[in-house]
Amino acid sequence: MRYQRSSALFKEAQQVIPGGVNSPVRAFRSVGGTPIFVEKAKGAYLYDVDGNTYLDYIASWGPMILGHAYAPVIEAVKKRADKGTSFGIPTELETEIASWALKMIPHMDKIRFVNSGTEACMSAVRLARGVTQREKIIKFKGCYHGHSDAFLIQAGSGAVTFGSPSSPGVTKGTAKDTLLSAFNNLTEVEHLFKEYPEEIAAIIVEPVAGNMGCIPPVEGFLKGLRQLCDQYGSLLIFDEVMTGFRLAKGGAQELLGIKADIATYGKVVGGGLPVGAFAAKNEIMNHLAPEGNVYQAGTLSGNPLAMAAGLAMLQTLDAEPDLYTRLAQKTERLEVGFKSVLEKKAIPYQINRLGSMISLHFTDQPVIDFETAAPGDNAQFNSYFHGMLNEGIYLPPSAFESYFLNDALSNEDIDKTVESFSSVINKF
Ligand code: KE4
Repeated sequence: MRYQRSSALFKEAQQVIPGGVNSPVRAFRSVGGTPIFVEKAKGAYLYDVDGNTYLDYIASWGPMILGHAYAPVIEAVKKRADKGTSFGIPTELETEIASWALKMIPHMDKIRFVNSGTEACMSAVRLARGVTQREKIIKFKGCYHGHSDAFLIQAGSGAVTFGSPSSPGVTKGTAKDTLLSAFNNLTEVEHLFKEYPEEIAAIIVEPVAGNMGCIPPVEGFLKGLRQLCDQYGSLLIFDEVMTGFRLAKGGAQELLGIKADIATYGKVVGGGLPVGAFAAKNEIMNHLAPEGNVYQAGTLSGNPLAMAAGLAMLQTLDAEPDLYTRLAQKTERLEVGFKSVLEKKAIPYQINRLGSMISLHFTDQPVIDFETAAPGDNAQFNSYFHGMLNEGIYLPPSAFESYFLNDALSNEDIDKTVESFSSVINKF
């Protein structure tokens, strides 16, 4: 692999953009080395500016579930662009995608579109606080809900990757209202409710954690959160920015059979354009301005190009019932292949998988929360990452991320990935 042009572009970018990137995890800081710069992508493949080709396992951190430059999405955006790119005035298209999304999401009555997953989660928490008239929230160590102040307390993803799970700039006043529990630990959550029985507006949780690597909920965890919220009059917010429309049409709520009071979305719902959303029943959503007095707004919310891309994406996902089975089968094929290689080497590892979310931790203990994810051998992860990159396999550049498979990956692509994995691991 040659990286000359990427290196040159990265140097230029660092002169005008902090760290040379518009989102920290892209900078390869934790894995070391220089990030590649992408020229274009199609299907399961990325093409960098040095002419290298990669099989893509991040799918733009989730959105490209159908593969890159998926024709119906591209066509929808091209067609819509000729009508104008933004109006700040309602369009029928917004009603169309809202209705389509609500058809796919179980038991929600209304949805509001915003411009990112962060905005969706931030708005969902404000809504929960407005509805319950309470101030505190519970989040889980290592879970990531975007970069809003209330969430940057022991957050996952890029925050923990760069060793600042609790970011400077978040005030003590904000932090006091964010209570923390270990993921998959109902006892800790119960203690928080006993300590603040009438002060907790909501629990916000990734129903399948994807920002510590992939960590599925243990049996009874989500059901227990549901029961505690019902018992103490708090709202349960499922952050489905990663899992929504990825684990099933109805996301984790459908796959795991637990009802959230508010669900947030991002990534897939925008078809690769900047879209977030949050949904709930009428009795909650009608508190939102202009219907109610919980304020939330956005110049580009419901942007027609983004709505056109998202609608084309949702219509495809809704029409392809076996897509989710296919994706899960491909991900299982990858898991089985990786395990067949690792079993032959005395390397401690854990592979966590649910549906098309999967991750590999170099550790000998089961990874069920941040405390068990953190001690993973990151030096080993970094050589694994670069070994795979040199083999033309693009993985998340951090041990604290999930892989995201896309439907354009063929079984041959998966088998090639396993072969590359074998040659990398056998060099350890
Ligand atoms: P955005 O604001 O980045 O669209 O969404 C924030 C967010 C909220 N909730 C969950 C569960 C998320 O995973 C995310 C964002 N995911 C990261 C990847 N772990 C985005 C990648 C990045 O930060 O560049």
